[in-house]
Amino acid sequence: KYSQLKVLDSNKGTTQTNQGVLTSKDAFEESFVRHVETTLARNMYNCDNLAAYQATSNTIRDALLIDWANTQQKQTIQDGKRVYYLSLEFLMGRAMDNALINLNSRDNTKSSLTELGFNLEDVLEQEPDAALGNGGLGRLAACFVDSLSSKNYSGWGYGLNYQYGIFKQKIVDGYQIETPDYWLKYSNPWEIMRNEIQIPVDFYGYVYEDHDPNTGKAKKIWAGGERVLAVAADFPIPGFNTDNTNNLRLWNAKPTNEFDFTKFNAGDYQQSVAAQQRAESITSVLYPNDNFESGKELRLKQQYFWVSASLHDIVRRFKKNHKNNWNKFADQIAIQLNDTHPTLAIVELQRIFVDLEGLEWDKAWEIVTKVFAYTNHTVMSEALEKWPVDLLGRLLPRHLEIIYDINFNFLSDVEKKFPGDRDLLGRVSVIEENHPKSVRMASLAIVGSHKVNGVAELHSELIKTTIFKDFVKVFGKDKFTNVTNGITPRRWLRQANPKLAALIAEKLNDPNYEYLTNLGSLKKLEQFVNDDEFLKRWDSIKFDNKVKLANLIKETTNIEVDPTVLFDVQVKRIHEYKRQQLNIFAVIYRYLRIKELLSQGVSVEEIKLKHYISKASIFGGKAAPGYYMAKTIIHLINKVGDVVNNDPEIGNLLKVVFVPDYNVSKAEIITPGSDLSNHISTAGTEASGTSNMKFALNGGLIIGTVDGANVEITREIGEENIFLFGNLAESVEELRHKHIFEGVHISETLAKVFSAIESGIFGNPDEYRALIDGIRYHGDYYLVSDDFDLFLQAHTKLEKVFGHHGGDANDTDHLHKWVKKSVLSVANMGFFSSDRCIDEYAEDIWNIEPLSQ
Ligand code: IMP
Ligand code: B1N
Repeated sequence: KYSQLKVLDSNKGTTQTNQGVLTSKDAFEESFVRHVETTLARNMYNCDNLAAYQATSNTIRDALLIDWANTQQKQTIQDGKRVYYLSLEFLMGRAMDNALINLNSRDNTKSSLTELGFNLEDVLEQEPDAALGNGGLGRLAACFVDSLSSKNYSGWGYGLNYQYGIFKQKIVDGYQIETPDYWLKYSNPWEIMRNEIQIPVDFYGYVYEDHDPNTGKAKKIWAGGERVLAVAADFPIPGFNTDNTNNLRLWNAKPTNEFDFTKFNAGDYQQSVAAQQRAESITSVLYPNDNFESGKELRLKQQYFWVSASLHDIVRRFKKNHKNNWNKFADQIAIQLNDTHPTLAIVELQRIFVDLEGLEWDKAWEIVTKVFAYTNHTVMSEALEKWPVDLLGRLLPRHLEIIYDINFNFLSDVEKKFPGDRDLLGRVSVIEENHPKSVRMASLAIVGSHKVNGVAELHSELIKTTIFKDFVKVFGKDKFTNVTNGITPRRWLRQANPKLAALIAEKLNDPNYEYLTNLGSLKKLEQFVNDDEFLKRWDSIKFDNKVKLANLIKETTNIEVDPTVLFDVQVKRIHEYKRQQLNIFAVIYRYLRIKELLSQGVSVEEIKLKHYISKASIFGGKAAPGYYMAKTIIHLINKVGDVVNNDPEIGNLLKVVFVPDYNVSKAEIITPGSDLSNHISTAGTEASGTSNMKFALNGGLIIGTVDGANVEITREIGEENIFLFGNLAESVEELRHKHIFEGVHISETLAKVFSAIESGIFGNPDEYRALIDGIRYHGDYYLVSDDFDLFLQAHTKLEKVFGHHGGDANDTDHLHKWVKKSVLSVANMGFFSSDRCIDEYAEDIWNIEPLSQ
């Protein structure tokens, strides 16, 4: 065995770097041709865009591998603390453009490809999205690994390598149809299969007590279950302008070679093989629910499979350097739980320490709670995980015992602190004594962590006063903190909006785009806010991005939108709390009013001048396959589009578009092409939102409620640069109460919308019955009725500011009112870089520092 230290020493000053293939044209072309001929077994006369993508990605992969190996070596030798980010979702999108940008080799690659007869943009289009996530939570994890690398932290992600990512959405007759996303149709060049890293993971079986032959002490043995292998696939995560390249390790489930010999001997070979094969189903598909837990056994299996493999890998790595020196464990390792999905990691680490490594319970628990921290992402009760005790005990009998022991110790402490308060004990208990009796994963996550954070200020305050109120009483308020979400400006500015990023670099006198890792410097843009030439350039970039979006709309829906009109966008998962229904109701109202004015003889020109500016309402987003109400909303949007877009009287005054299959790659086109975006959740329901940050960073203005990170965005950019409306979080409870006891008040405007829907102009009204009745008769939980007129008023106000722009570059009114707000927003968005966010986690929660380079 070689000594790692010696290897590094002998390499000093001579370590290979990636720079060869990616910075010189000759080297790139040589590598490209070699990959076409050897990796792909083709030749240059038979090389289409797909082959060009594969040859290019393999060339980049070679470079990444060198940086990756150097980084792992350096991190191992520096032996500092490392953070592990456990997330069941990593919504990465495409990797190639991001790698080229971060490795500073986009220009060279583009011109090399041109010489070889290819267009970089067409080649990039060949890559399927890695869509291993549902929405915000998964994309946040992707931004975090980018920032960990870019800011030179030692940080790994751990997740699952689903064979099917989030389903692809088709719209047929206005309805959502789900089709499977088999994204690995061609081999995945970004994945490094580690077939030698195999970790056995057990399920089911039983527990018995035995005695340790050495100490004579009693110990628990978990035996007799089913075994599955976790096999590692590694994805290198390059940082921007640094060699630091972290690892994202995603597990594949594979059968073991350990056959069930009882079956085998009984002659049931077929069944035995079939049972083994089912192992792979564990990592087959991502659960397509956002903010909702379905409570399925396979989901629990996924969670345990993933955390067990990850924990054993982490412990093995620790032991490699530190043997059994457990006192050092919490100085070396921080583990962040992305929501409660990985909560079993707490139990698994306690089991490893106590059952497998022979530590005393209290000693083990002390280390465990120092290592873990938990991020909460939602207050919605249907998303809070609870696992029935029966199910958990059958799948993981030893873990259930440990959970009971953790709970017993915890409740004893609470009892000591608050003697006799039985109600409190019942409320904080990890076990819910209900039907079915179940384990509350959030309680377990809080008890097993040293810090708990929300993802925006309002949300972090809300969890302290609502769902986690009793835990604040028990643990004190210092355990609860806030880390406002962020986004990576590499992907969400430089990659998605290269023209705007270039204009900013020019104005900041920053040819190397250093502002992308120091986003606060955007502030300097404020000095150009009275420079008309600058405002015109800014506006014309927005126009170019709108043309790109219009092209995407034409390609995917065949609807033509005029890029000079206001692009009013709402793209995100379809959910009642996000209130796409509020938006489409307002669109219907607008249509009805326009028709009314036309019928009174008012001309289109006059309507545009006095009533409504021209606009396109653009929607996109997926509904969970089992979420009936969300699917109804999608159907209504499409039906409204059919009517409005085919009404010959309306022309470009109003268009309604539903872009099918919204995903990360489409977001990279839609975000820069928006004038206005909607973040209009019922106050108190959207924990943070991150697309609000993306739109604002790309010069789009926001119409929004006082919810999630909208609050901090307003604080940073100024309330004159955002269009806020609606009831506040503090009024929500009272309004809901009022709805139930006094009935819901439907304003005249909303009543008109309802009767139009009920008249059947958007198809069979029975299809929308539940949607309307939910508001009118069943308590309007999401306060659509309360906010509808306020939403209309906010629109009237903002449309005055947008004016009758009509794409006119010399419309100084538009420049001075709207475009200025756009510039001032971008100038003040520095706070929302995920780099800032990661620095806060590093300092306040993980206690780690960047590596010296
Ligand atoms: P692990 O920490 O043992 O899982 O290693 C992670 C990856 O980093 C493995 O593929 C190792 O080969 C690599 N690695 C860890 N330490 C070194 C080193 O000192 N030199 C080169 N590669 C290393
Ligand atoms: O997490 C994002 C936030 O910006 C959003 O406001 C929040 O809604 C989102 C169970 C979730 N919360 N909870 C989920 C996803 C999948 C699942 O199975 C819950 N997603 C969020 C990032 O902080």
